[in-house]
Amino acid sequence: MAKEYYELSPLKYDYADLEPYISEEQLRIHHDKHHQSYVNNVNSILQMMEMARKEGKDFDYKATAKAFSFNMAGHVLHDYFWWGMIPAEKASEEPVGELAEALKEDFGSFDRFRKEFSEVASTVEGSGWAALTFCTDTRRLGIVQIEKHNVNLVPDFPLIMAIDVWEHAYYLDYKNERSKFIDAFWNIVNWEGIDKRYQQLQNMK
Ligand code: MN3
Repeated sequence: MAKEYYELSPLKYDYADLEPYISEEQLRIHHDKHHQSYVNNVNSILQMMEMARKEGKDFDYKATAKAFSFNMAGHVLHDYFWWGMIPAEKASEEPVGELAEALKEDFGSFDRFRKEFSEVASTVEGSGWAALTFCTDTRRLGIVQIEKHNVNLVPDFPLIMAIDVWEHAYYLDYKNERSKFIDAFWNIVNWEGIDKRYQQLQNMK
């Protein structure tokens, strides 16, 4: 069977649709340049490995495994980030559905969750992410901090939502003020989509 490569999916909204929270220019560069480069990189690593295997040649296994994980996770995390947002006029202010209930149960209230998630995001050292996860073993929600794109990711903690706090995500709009970007992010969270994702995870063992 023919194997496939990774592809950059188009956004489900227009580039200017997340304004004023994320500008058109910021979103274009982030999606079309930064995200595209992770897709290109992971695909060229795959091609390089395929070629080396065909020719019976070695490659730098350590560096390649590291670069593969970095670029592949970079691609996957950006997909979570894009679909987890929606134009502000279509966004509900607070979580909805079963996720809303679960957040209340595990964190006490949405405000408490929002505060913890914002703190986790704002304290990522260097470049990285904050993500909400659901542990299929303990049935608990959890907030994780991911450094770069691939450090601290825990297998079996599937992601529910993620925020990109690399500087490339907000520098044009907020300069070095990451927490302003995090505050703005809450206006464009796709709570309905995120609740659907949460419900799908309920059936995973
Ligand atoms: Mn990014």
